[in-house]
Amino acid sequence: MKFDRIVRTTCPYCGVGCQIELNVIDEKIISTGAPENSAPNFGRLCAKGRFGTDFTHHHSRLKMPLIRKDIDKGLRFPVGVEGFREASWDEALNLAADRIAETYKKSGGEAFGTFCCAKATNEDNYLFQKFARSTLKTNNVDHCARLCHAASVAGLQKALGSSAMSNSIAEMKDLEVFIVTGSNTTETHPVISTFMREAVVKNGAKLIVIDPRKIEMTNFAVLHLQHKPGTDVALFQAMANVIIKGKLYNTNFINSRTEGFELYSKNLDKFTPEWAEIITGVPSDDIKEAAEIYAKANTAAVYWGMGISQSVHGTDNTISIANLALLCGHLGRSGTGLNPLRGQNNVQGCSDTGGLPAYYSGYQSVSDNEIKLKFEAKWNTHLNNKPGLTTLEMSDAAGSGLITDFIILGENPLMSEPDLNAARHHFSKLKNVIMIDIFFNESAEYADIIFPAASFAEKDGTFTNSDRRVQLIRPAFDTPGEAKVDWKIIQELALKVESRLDRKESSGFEFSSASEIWDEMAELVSPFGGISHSRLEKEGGVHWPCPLENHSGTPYLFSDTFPRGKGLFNVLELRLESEQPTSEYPYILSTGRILYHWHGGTMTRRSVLDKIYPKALAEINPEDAEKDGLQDGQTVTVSSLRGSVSVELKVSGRSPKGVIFIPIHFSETIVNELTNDLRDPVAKIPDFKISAVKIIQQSSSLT
Ligand SMILES: Nc1nc2c(c(=O)[nH]1)N[C@H]1C(S)=C(S)[C@@H](COP(=O)(O)OP(=O)(O)OC[C@H]3O[C@@H](n4cnc5c(=O)[nH]c(N)nc54)[C@H](O)[C@@H]3O)O[C@H]1N2
Ligand SMILES: Nc1nc2c(c(=O)[nH]1)N[C@H]1C(S)=C(S)[C@@H](COP(=O)(O)OP(=O)(O)OC[C@H]3O[C@@H](n4cnc5c(=O)[nH]c(N)nc54)[C@H](O)[C@@H]3O)O[C@H]1N2
Ligand code: SF4
Ligand SMILES: [Mo]
Repeated sequence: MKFDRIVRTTCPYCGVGCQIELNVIDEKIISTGAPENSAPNFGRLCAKGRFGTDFTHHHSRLKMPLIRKDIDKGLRFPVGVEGFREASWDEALNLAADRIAETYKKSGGEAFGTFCCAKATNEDNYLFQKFARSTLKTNNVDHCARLCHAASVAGLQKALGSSAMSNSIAEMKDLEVFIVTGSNTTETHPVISTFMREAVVKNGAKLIVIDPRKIEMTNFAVLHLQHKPGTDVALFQAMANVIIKGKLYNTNFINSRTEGFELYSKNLDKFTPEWAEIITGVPSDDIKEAAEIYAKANTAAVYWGMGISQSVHGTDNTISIANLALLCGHLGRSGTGLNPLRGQNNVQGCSDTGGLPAYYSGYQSVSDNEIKLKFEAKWNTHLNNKPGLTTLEMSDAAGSGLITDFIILGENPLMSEPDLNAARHHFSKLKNVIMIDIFFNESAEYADIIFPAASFAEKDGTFTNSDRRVQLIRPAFDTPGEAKVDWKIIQELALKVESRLDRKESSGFEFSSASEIWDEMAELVSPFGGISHSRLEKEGGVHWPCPLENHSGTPYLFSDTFPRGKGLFNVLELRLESEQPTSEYPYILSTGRILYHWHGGTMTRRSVLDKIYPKALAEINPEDAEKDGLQDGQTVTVSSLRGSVSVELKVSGRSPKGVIFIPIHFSETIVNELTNDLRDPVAKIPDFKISAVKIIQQSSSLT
């Protein structure tokens, strides 16, 4: 077929960061391909990259700014898109700027809560956090990473002083031994899963899967440790116990590169595999075998996802894995490492660029005076050194009236936060809600002003994938209607707010391209210093840290040292603090993903993918179905202490006994009506994988 254009860019869905070619006819993507010779995917794409980019020309794309019709009544309840009227850019921007300036003058910067966007570019996010910090003087900046790898970040920071994935995707096909835990890799990082499977099938690599569900990766595993949800610390500590008792640890590595071993190893005595069997349900012999396979390998890597992070024990879970890697010296070499698989296409970049409450771009602390001075000099303004609130803390502060204004760049908190009835109540108290998105999503129901943004296929800039590879995106066609590129919307809003606040200093928002924005950031963040758009254009992606133009980038970290110096062993105790099933709510609800859909479905449910998988299916174990008289295909009500949803059952051996798994993607079955808001004390991440629920037969399905 002859295309009008073939545009090489980066997939907008997951953190693998596949290089993709958009085949364009009549200003629409009609198919996609993938270049054979480019990392990270070398010609491979999953269903979303192949078939899921058609959302870009869906008729419901936002094309004009929208203003809530009853904006002056001061009421906030959900209204559909009919509750809004189209407005010119001038009117909408002026109104938004008036309202923001009014709040600032009355209540100061702390009255704002701002959300960055892990789907938008590094340049969009850099400018957005600059707007929050420099114009609004608040560090209340966060994004969906808080609901995602926050606990991996907290745990790895404690152990190593760095939180990014340590090793590269390119190493995966040559793995020797690897553990996949709390990651349903075939559905959530599909192209990575093909490299992992290749390692097993072609090289005889040994895979150990540690997951309560019998996910597809178990078909390739030598061992599947099917533990009870929420018992990871017991399991990993018991593996460490086996390694210490059998003297299978790496003495050289421990002596030269770590600290805290004595205390840590003493505390492990009680964590025997026999004890762990009682807590986790995993046979002690399997725990021993897993420990031996991992410890005896020359190189071994661990990959993990939300099963580890989204937990009240998420930070401890991560630390228990980091302890194992330090014990065996499986760090700092190819084929080893501690690898949290990052979720969104640019969640790595959204954190790197400063979409976090305690850090400027490049993880530079907002409370460090020298760093503050550096940013003040570059941005020509005064900054606030008080770390801001996290996503869920901003929601709490909205509920209590401390925050009155939310400014949301491409997120959908009213699908993605836990206990949505509480979250909606918090939203309803806000004075101003301003959003920038490509679609009218569930959160938009509560907005006052919505700005229409360009999608990934209509702009340039960069995304940073899961292995820290910065890659270009390129425009394939114009934005629909009057939609604009995110950074231009932020720029125009910032300039208008600054002028209303009579800022004398130069505003620092005078950019004429995404590449100029990158350059400003690279001046402030030394690990980005050697990366520029023109270099990426010539070379393809570059892994940061890359401090100089002649530096080739860093595929794997920690070859000589850790950012905190020595790797730290941390003593852990077992906490079991999740919501426990009761006689009234006897099932554990586990929530997560399926291959064909993305989060709240804003994009994939507007794609041909929705025809393949049109509704939520809740997996339950055949024995549970039999016990409770439930059938495959039956529609049931699932209720927790917080809410109820209706869902069709799929009886499947994938779910362990006592667990019901419901995907997060469907607005007809909003699973976060059910989830609870218990949070990890350090990372503040919610316990998305464990809520107590009951399954109720609907009367119509009994007749
Ligand atoms: N198709 C698709 N792909 C995606 C996304 C999407 O929405 N759709 N989202 C992206 C994003 S942002 C992210 S963060 C990633 C997430 O990627 P994953 O982390 O792979 O996604 P989840 O479906 O949340 O699966 C987590 C796994 O944890 C297991 N689990 C549940 N409880 C526990 C436990 O207590 N311990 C352990 N060890 N495991 C447990 C589940 O059985 C499941 O296999 O996916 C990314 N990729
Ligand atoms: N129960 C439960 N809840 C969960 C999870 C779970 O496992 N279980 N997982 C959590 C995790 S890991 C994550 S990451 C969060 C995800 O939570 P969110 O980030 O809130 O979810 P998305 O649906 O990805 O929202 C992205 C929004 O960005 C918009 N968008 C896309 N491209 C662009 C663009 O270029 N510019 C702009 N401005 N907007 C754009 C989309 O239309 C959409 O509205 O959900 C969390 N919630
Ligand atoms: S694996 Fe991820 S980046 Fe690659 S095509 Fe699929 S969704 Fe896109
Ligand atoms: Mo995520």
